[in-house]
Amino acid sequence: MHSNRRMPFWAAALIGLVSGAVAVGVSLLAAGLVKASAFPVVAVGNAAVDLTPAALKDWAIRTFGENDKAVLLTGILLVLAGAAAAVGLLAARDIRRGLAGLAVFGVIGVAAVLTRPDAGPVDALPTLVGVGAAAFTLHRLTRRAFAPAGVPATAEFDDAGWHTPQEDLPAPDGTRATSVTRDAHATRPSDTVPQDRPEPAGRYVPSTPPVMRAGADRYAFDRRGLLTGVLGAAAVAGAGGLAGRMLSGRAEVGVARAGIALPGPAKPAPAIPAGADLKIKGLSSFITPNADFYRVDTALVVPQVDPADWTLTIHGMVDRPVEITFADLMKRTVIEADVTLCCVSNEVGGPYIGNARWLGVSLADVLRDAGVQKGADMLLSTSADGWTCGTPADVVLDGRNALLAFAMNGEALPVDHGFPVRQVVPGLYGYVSATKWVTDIKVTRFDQDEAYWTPRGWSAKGPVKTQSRIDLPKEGTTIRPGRTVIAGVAWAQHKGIDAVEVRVDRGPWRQARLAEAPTADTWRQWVIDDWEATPGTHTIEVRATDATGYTQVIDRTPIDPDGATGWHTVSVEVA
Ligand SMILES: Nc1nc2c(c(=O)[nH]1)N[C@H]1C(S)=C(S)[C@@H](COP(=O)(O)O)O[C@H]1N2
Ligand SMILES: [Mo]
Repeated sequence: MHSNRRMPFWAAALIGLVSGAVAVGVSLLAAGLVKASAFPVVAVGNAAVDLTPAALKDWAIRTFGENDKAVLLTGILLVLAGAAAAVGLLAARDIRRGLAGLAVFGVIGVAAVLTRPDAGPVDALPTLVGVGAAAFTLHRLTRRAFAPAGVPATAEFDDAGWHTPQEDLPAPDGTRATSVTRDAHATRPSDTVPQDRPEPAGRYVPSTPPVMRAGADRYAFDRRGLLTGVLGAAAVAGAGGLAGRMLSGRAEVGVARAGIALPGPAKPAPAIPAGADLKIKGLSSFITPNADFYRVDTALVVPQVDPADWTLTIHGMVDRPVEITFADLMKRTVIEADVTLCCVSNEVGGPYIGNARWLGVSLADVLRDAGVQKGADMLLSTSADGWTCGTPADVVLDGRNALLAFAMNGEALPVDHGFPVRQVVPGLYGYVSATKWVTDIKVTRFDQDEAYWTPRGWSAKGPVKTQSRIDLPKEGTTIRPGRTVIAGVAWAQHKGIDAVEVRVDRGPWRQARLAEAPTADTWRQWVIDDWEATPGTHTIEVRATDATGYTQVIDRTPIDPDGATGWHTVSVEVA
């Protein structure tokens, strides 16, 4: 008899993998029904993001840019796949060990979902259901992978090279399997069959996995049985996952977003001067289209917030705590403003900056309705997914266009950019001002509260540093000799840019021509269009001066703790 007590490596790993897939699919479905944020894979990812040392996170943002989340999710899924395969291998040796391995996953998943902001006990459900389904799958498939050696209906033996030479091992009833020929599996050797066992009709599934038994050599690895089982489980995992995604609110929020009728602004933005956009190919356009707008946040999966359910609570050091709905917000005086948003993590010359036309209401007015008390100096805002942001209250209240924004470039906020409502404050880096999916503002003090990035090594306050960037020519490119356009953008939000200077090969500084800007809250394009490029390698440097008279310094400081400094420098080959 040619059977095996051991399952082939690939089969055990496959069983583990498909059981893991069932866990993911079923928990996604359960999360879709219960609460989208209770999907354990994402909760574990979010916990990992929060627990990652700041230095590693900064490195990830620098290295992977906006793909950092995709990289992390892929990493988590790979780790999960590896661990699931390991669970399969454990289960093949002893089902109890496999189940114990799954239980470890369950504990990690439950811990992750329950420690997420505003988690309730019900959040544990998707993990538990998913792990339960995985345990069932693991158990069934491990069993299914074996057929009794005498029932060859689906058993295959010789082509995989997995079987070991027959050993004479005692069967549970004390009999021994002895000297069976290679063909003998076609008929069950009666001396190895417990007499009380019923004759199976067709494929026979023993009640406990034969792998656990001393007499397991009476069972044969059943490849076809296993593979059909695996296909079934994979179908369950796929269907569960698909249904879960549909249920998790993506579709509903998309419909809600599409259905929003944007009010006209009571206070329109100043007209954008015709000369604000020099319309030079390769130069950042004055308004950044939503699709090209940079995205930075800690959300592994973007929060899906239905405006019908959205409320903003303002509390803390206020005379009258208030809670406003989306409808309340739309009834207020609507302000339109062009504001350039940028990230503290933007390296000199980096891409994490964009300029948009926002529609929203005055954050200062909403705060005044609540009555900000004396001594309060911080607005601690929280997003639907628990991220926090500390904004200096005096900046928001000083009359600038600090907004609770609900539209961006003529459409409702894209979900990635904070739908239904986010903060926008000209002059502050995003991490201290631009809370997306904002749901809560606590009026407090910097000496009493800390926002997300502060204990992670970033400055509690983050005014934007005056900066400039060369968009043309591009770093490292080879250009033709002759008249060449040098162009870029410069920004010092809420101060304004007064001058931009450019020098080539450390020569004299030359004044760039500045494009117009409607207000001091946006970036400004600049251009030098008469550089005569001569063959060789050339270095181009830029520096801006803002309306306070401050000129960018050459000293390069890193992005942390409060934003990079230094001149953007580009090297090009002229040939
Ligand atoms: N909820 C939430 N809001 C957030 C963040 C975040 O991680 N979560 N990141 C902030 C940072 S660091 C920046 S630079 C801006 C980026 O906004 P954008 O993605 O719309 O460009 O959002 C801010 N708002
Ligand atoms: Mo940022």
